[in-house]
Amino acid sequence: MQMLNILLDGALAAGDYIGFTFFTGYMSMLAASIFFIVERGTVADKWKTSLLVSALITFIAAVHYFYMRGVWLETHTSPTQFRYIDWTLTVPLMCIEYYLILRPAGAKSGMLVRLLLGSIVMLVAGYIGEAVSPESNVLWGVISTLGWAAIIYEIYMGEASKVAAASDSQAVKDGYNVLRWFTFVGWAIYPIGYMLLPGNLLSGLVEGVDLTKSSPVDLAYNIADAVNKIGFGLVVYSIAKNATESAKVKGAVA
Ligand SMILES: *C/C=C(C)/C=C/C=C(C)/C=C/C1=C(C)CCCC1(C)C
Repeated sequence: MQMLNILLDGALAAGDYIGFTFFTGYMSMLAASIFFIVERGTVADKWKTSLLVSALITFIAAVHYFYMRGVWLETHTSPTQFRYIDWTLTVPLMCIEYYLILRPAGAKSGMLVRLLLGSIVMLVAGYIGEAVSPESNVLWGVISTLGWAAIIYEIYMGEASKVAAASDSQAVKDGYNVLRWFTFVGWAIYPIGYMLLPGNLLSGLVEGVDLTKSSPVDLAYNIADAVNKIGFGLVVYSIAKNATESAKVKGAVA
């Protein structure tokens, strides 16, 4: 009954800014999913799977945001379990997105496996640091960062970067550069948020914050998710659109 009341009335108090970001996160993820699904009809066949994956990423996030919003409103604690279930599904889908985009240029499945392994290390260690052994969250944060570093190595210096550079599609080359920028700069918001956890490196910055009412970590994660799921999907969309257009132009000339 309590849950039903919250679902129907939306017990969002004025001044609950973290709650606001859970709501806007939910709605914007849902809207983005509809956008990607509808726009899927406007790109060439070979790009349709990529747009579907973009839609799946934001849709999975929307469903989790729906639950996370409920946990936050009821308990004002971090919905860490839902958060990591969401990431465990959506981060591998982003790795698949890289693979789909680079496959026509010759990407091998080994590249996908390396990205997935980096993601697993990053997320498992992060979860342990937040939920299992919070007293050693610095150590687990370092281990998690090694997983992220492996991903960055692959897309900036590893095989993925070489395959992208050799692609004959300008749309893929340009888009790939923006995608990896998201994975490097956009994803950096997550470890910064994590470092605000009690006992971690940046916790001093949020010393005065009442953690029974607010959560700087969730604020960082919610902003990061909006940037990295919707923004990343929009870049995939623009690659698909540009590649579809240039194929049409070439077709008209030939
Ligand atoms: C859609 C969800 C995404 C793109 C989630 C990305 C999550 C990360 C890049 C998390 C990284 C972390 C570290 C690099 C160290 C500290 C622990 C984490 C898990 C917050």
